[in-house]
Order: sequence, then C-alpha cells, then structure tokens
Amino acid sequence: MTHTATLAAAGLTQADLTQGTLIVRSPIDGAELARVHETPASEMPGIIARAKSAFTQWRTVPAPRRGELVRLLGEELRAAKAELGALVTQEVGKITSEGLGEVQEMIDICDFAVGLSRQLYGLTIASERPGHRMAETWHPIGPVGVISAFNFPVAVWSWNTALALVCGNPVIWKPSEKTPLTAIATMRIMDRALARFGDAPDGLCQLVIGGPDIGAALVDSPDVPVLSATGSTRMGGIVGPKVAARWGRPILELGGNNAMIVAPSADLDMAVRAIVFGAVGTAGQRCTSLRRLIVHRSIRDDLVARLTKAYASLSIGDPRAEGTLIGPLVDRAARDRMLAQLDRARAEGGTVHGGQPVTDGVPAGAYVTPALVEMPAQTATVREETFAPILYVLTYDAFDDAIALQNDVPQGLSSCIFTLNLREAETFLSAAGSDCGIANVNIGPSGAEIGGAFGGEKETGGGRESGSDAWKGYMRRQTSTVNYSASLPLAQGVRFDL
Ligand code: UN1
Repeated sequence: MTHTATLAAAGLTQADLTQGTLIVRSPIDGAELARVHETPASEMPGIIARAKSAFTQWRTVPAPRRGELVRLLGEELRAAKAELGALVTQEVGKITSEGLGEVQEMIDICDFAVGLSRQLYGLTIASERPGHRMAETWHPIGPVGVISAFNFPVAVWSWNTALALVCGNPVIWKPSEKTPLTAIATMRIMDRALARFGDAPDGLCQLVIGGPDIGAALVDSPDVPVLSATGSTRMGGIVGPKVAARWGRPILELGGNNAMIVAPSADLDMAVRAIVFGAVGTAGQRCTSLRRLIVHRSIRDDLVARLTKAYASLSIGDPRAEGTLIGPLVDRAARDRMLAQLDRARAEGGTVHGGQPVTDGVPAGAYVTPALVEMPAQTATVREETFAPILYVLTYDAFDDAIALQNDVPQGLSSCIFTLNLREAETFLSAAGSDCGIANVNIGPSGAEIGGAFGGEKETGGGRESGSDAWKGYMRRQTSTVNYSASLPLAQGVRFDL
C-alpha cells in the first residue's frame, strides 16, 4: 500500500495531515507523511479543566457501565485492526505482524479491563473493636495524564486508558512527537466507541500534540493526580520528581537493559530463537528488547556461532514486505547513536559483528544490520540502554556471577534465563535472583502479555501498568470503619473518659 492509501484507510483526513507545523516522516523511507497541528500551550488549562469536569460525572457512573465503553473500544479496535496496524508500521517502521500485534495488545487490555470493571474489589477487614466493621473501597482519583513513547505508539495509551476509564478517570494523552498520526487515528476509533456509548461526558478522552511544554502542563498540574510516563530514564528523571513535588502520583516506565542468562543445560535451539526475536525484533526498539547475553563459558562459542549464522539469514528492509524481519530504526539520529555506541564498545575491547548501515535494496530509511558484540566485561557502554539492535555477549563461569552480572546495571525492567536445571531456574526467580520487574524462564525478555503487571525497578522507574492489580495505581483507596454498636471504644485500648 502507498503511504497515502494507508493514511486514508486509517481515517486520516487532509485536514489532519496538512493543517499544522509538526512534520511527520515515515521511518520506512523518510517520506513526509504530514504536517500536524500542534496543541498551543495556551489551550492546556482549558483541556485540563474539561477533563476535571468530565471527572465529576464519570466517577459516579457505575464501573460496569464504564466497562461498557471499554468493551465498545475493543470492538472498534477489532474492526480497525488491519488499518491501525498498517499505520503503526508506516509511522514507526515495525514489520506488519508487529504492527498488528500492537493493536492486538490494545484489544487484549480492553478485554481485561471490561472484566476488571466488575472486579474493583476492596477488602473487609477484621476490626479489633466490638460492633465495628472495617472496609477498604477503591474510588476514582481524577484525570490521568499519559505521556507515551514512539516505539509502542498506541498500546501504551491503551494500557493506561482502558484501566483509567473503568477506574472512573478521564485521560489526557500526549503521544511522542514522532507518532501523532497513530494517536489521531486511535482517537477516531475512541470517538466511534464514545458515540455508540451515548452519554459519556465531554472531555473524557483528549489528545494533545506537541513537545515538552505540552507535557509540562500535564506534569505540573495539580488537577492531574496521576501522570503515567513511558520513555527514557532522562525524561523520567525530570517528570517523576516534578509530579512527586506537587503530591501527584507518577507511574514511570523508563529504560531497560534486559539480559538473558544461558546456562549449560539450555535448549539452545529454543534459546537462539528467543535471543534473535528479543534482540532484533522491532529493530531492538522495545524497552524490553534483549540487550545483554550472559553465557556460560562451556557453550559460548557454540552459541555465538549459531547466532552469527541466524543473524546472517535475517531479512532487513521495507517492514511492509512479506518476509521482512527487521525494519528501519526510527530515524537517522537513532542509527548514528547506535554506530557511536558500537565505536565506544570497540574502544572498550569489544569485538563487533554486524552493526553496519544498509543502503542497498532498501528504501531510504535508517536500516542497519543488527550487531552482536563480544565484550570482555560489563563496561560503561554495556551498562547503558541504546535503543537499537545491539546485543552484548558476556561470559560467566559460576552461576552466582551470572546473576550478579545480570543485576549489576542501573536499569531493572526485564530478564530471563534459559536452563533446564530447576535449581538455577528457581534461584533466578527467588529473592536472591533477578532484581527486575519481569523475570522469565525459557522465554525471552520481551513480548509480555497484558495480564501481568508491566514495569520494573531501579532506573526503570518502579511503575506498573497493564494487568494484575496495576489498576490500583489509577484509584484512591479509602479505609472506612463503621461503628454499629451503642458504645465508643477506642482502638489500642486507649481510655479517654470524659
Ligand atoms: C515498550 O517497549 O515500551 O513486553 C513496551 C513487550 C511489549 C510491550 C513493550 N508487550 O515487549
């Protein structure tokens, strides 16, 4: 499909594409797709006020009815899956199957949130006083700001929005400046769900497009009690303290430096497949991408040989083409950062395989061959996250050293081990094992399902989104004690007789 046809199929109009100043290019070939209107910073107070007023209505709508809106969103997403997936491919450069997979992730979280809308359970707690009942209730909290990154331009919005809506909160979304088109198309889909729903308040789901000043309005506003931000550790380091300083609640999902330990007993055929998808899938631009391989010395040469062979067979090129496994990096700056990091790794004693720009037989985007880098140690470069298909290979002898290496980075998002040894697997998952938010056995670090809580520790920011009880981050908790007796005993046996 041509760019024009993809944009039209996703419901983008000439007005969407031509009436602004924000230039959007496709990573596929660098072609200009649109000039999108940016939200003036002066409009932000009005937008936040609309969300605040929507909140006063939405919070009193019964949660299962709120779930109905999310059910309709899931239906509309199912109907638009092909078109939105193709737009993700066009605007981010993901291969077709991953573009569709991203939309599937949106559908999945909608299904999850619909069920959740009837399960926002609180507790009943035993009171120490006779004739008293204690309970915990979860209430809506207020407008949720969502700042999302280019690499999952729509799924991350859906994780936050599906939960926020059933929890009774409006959402204001600021997508990456690199991906406003998928955001506009997603809002059209949301608008269809809202129209079918009928009586949702105005301002329930809003989109703002622009740079840091637009984001700052959300970050700084006390009327946005929850601010969910996905992106770099640098960005989170600015956003998190600002939100905390005004007593808001940040949900941060920042950098990862995800490792796989490959033990001597590992099923190497499975490990190779997991490694290649983890390291080069999405051209290494997932926050969960595999970046470090910690291999037992006894199998290292065999594994590196298998990986070199597998890497040589990967088809790199137009992500829309059947059979392509590696599309472009998001832009030339990303490619330049990758090449600069490889130079640093070489200077630190690394041996680099691959990691070259590709220009022949591909469109005019920033295409690269993925890099395998054999490192003598976990150097400064290895400890940094580079959003590109670079996989550093490290060696271990003792299992404890492998876990220590895995944990000895500033980030703590995802991790995994390939082993058939129960002791190793369970140790890896134990309190003395991986320090990451995600720890897998015989599965790569990326491609998590929505049912689990998603996020990580240390510089990853500590936030949790998506499944499990991540919904609690979008609500306020109220503890209530009701006295149905005819006396007024004090807790802890305190006497205060008048
Ligand atoms: C991200 O890269 O920000 O686990 C999210 C995964 C995807 C989500 C990645 N489900 O790889």
